[in-house]
Amino acid sequence: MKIGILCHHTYGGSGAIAAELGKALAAKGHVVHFFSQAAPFRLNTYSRNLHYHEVEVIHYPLFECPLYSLALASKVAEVAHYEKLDVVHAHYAIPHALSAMLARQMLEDKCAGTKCFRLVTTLHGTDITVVGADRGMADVVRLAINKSDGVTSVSEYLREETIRMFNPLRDVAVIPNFVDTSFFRRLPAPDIREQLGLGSGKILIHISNFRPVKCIGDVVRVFYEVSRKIDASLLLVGDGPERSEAETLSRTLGISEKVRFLGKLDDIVPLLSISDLMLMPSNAESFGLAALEAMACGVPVIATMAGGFPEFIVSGEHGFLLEPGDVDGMAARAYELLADREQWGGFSEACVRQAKRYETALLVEQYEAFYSRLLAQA
Ligand code: GMT
Repeated sequence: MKIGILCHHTYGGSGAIAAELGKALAAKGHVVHFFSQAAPFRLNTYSRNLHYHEVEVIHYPLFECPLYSLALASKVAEVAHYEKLDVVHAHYAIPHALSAMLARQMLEDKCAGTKCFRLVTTLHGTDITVVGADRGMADVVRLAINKSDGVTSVSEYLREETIRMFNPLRDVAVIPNFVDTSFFRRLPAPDIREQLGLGSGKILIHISNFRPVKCIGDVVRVFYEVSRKIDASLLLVGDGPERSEAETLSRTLGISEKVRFLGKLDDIVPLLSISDLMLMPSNAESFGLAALEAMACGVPVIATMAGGFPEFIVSGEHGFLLEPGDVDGMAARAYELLADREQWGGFSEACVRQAKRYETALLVEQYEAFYSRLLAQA
């Protein structure tokens, strides 16, 4: 198949999944064309089957807002026509599905009345729960969903939210996030502790884009409670709007020496390999890819019962799930797990086993089958 993939290049799960999917499809012999504003952060490989099209936006004083969506539509139309793409797969409804829809309209004449390509949209989360919930954007998100030939969501929770909010014309198939467990695995990383000056205490980790839904303040508060009882450090990987508030909070709580802000990093396996626990206290999370990647590296997770977490994290087996905002409960469970090496070992092994159920190869097959079904339809 010839497949176009539209995705956000920025640090985040939807761009990661899109890049990993494209790489896996290319490795299986499909020809994959990526479209984004800059190279997606996980597209770090060479393959004869992978192509990347940077979308250039015209800058003209009249347009205060850059016309990215239109430039993207134009680029997709050009490449889809000349490369004869079978499928265009938009990751995140806005603006990608709309740009792809527009690209198809631009090609209508050239395709002599037939659909030039099948448009697949994968909903990742805030495209529905935040952008889609905005009154000014809801109708445009609905249009993007209804004009797609096939729609997938990354969890059952997100599927149900999409149906409740948009009552779409067609069903939404669930294809969960996935992880390459040959890459995400616990590796010996003897130098990292030394390099980061971490000492021998327990290591807690959080990885995200530091948006409000991630509740970074709760990450710091849970860590504060744990660090009062046990020697520990907190690694914060990523960056975003809530970072400086978290820094202020860790200073106020007197723990800034133990909290390391590491910024946006591509190579997280060594950090996960030395971590004992991941904290993900999000108040909304359609799936939570960072938690799955941590589990693949044998790191149990303290997360919330919000959204898609309960679909792959079994509380009491792979970590613990608590109500959003229950800082005391999360801190108590985190301490319990860190203090009991035997229990931690059982959880860590169970995490690795669970991650293997979400192996990249299995889920990429589901995407291929989804594309094939759409292509077989008249
Ligand atoms: O929606 C976002 O906040 C951004 C998006 C992203 O690009 O990282 O994250 C969403 O997609 C990921 C990949 O499918 C999911 O693992 C995340 O749970 C989801 N984020 C939220 O629902 C908050």
